[in-house]
Amino acid sequence: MTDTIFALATAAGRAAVAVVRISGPRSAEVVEALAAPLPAPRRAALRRLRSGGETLDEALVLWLPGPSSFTGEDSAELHLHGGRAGVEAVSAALADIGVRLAEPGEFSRRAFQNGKLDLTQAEAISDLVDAETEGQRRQAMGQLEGGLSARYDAWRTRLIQALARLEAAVDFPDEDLPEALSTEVGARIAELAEELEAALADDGRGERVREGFKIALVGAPNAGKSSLLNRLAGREAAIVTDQPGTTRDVIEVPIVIGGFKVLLADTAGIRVAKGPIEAEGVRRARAWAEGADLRLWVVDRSASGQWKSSAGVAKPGDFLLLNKADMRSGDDAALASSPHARELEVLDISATGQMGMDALWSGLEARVRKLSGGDFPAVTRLRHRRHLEQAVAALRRAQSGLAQSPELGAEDVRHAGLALGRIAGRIDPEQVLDEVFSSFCIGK
Ligand SMILES: Nc1nc2c(ncn2[C@@H]2O[C@H](COP(=O)(O)OP(=O)(O)OP(=O)(O)O)[C@@H](O)[C@H]2O)c(=O)[nH]1
Ligand SMILES: [Mg+2]
Repeated sequence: MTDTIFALATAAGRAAVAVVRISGPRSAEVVEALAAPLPAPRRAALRRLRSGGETLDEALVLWLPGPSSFTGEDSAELHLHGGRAGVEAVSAALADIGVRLAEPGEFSRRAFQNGKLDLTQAEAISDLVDAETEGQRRQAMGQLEGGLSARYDAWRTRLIQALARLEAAVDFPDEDLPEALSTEVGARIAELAEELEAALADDGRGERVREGFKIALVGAPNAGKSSLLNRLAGREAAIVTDQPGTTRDVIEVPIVIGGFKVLLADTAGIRVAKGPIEAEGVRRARAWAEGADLRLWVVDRSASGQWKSSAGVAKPGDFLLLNKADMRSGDDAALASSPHARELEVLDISATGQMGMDALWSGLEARVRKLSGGDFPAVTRLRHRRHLEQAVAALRRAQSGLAQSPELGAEDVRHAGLALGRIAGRIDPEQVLDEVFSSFCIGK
């Protein structure tokens, strides 16, 4: 038997309205105790909330009987005035009646347990609550509407069909099923494994939309990396001086490009370091740049030989920014036509002036949009990735098992199906659910 829970669903602090949510079998009793009479289902009613002979607040009260509520249980909402004291007083009154403060994610967990949502949709709700950018919002909405579950379920259905063919072969060994059975099922399994592998080989784009794409500013000392960081971030996040070797630490600044979250990092100028502090700075610069989705190589076009710092580290598709376009050209300006630059996107800019900044912004927007892959749904979490990898491994084992006997093949196809089912939470044990829902906020 479940108990009745409550939580503040809106952000804590001063606000015009605060919503307290209640869910569980005693919901009607709770509303009657505080705000009798019980309003008509799903109709807002203005009520005085009373406890111990005192009026606590005047609130809009909603009575949301199950099963057509968010959690699937009897639920209610109290829309209070948003002051802290009012919320405190109502919470205390609810605790006196004997309802319990909800754990993080407990409302969503009940919705999941009552079949209102699958696990990927519950995760989508958590992502929607956390969404800061248009890209995050769109991805989470697609997932909430079942886009991701539909994709995983379609794979699972095909697995179950392959399994049925194999089980028929196991159950009726004498009936001489077509010779071609193992070839046919084998081909289906191979096709599925390839599709799952393709979904996994997407450079983690779904995770990156959620967590942010990483873009590194790299290049020789004094090239203007910190100036450009400040320019793109719209604030003085990093120290700029005319002394080479100013920046030592990696400075990460979250920004939004083309509706997507990006973590932009300024790094130490790459050169043969003078001393251990700078050496560590250069090491970190290289490591961050190596792991980034995109590198912006900043070169002082009035200098010479600076671009050498990018040789061997720049990857095809990186940006080569010839900075200080307002100054007289040195030999680095000739770089744009050199073989080294051929695979890079070359732009003339001035980090402290106007030149090239619009072109840089639109170049970055186009790139981030391309990295996002555009066509949602993607694999959005490490948890999904882990289960997909298990499914692929099981399918690959099934392929070789099938060569020996249908039983061996069937066993591994079954494992693959279980792994896929876990993504939508079809078969998960309690502790997995604990882990998933504990990252949610209270009141969700
Ligand atoms: N004229 C001109 N000066 C610039 C431009 N961009 C940067 N500078 C100047 O170049 C100098 C170095 O700029 P920073 O942004 O500190 O260079 P950095 O690449 O971060 O240098 P380190 O941190 O030492 O690696 C400063 O004096 C800037 O004002 C530009 O587009 N035009
Ligand atoms: Mg700097």
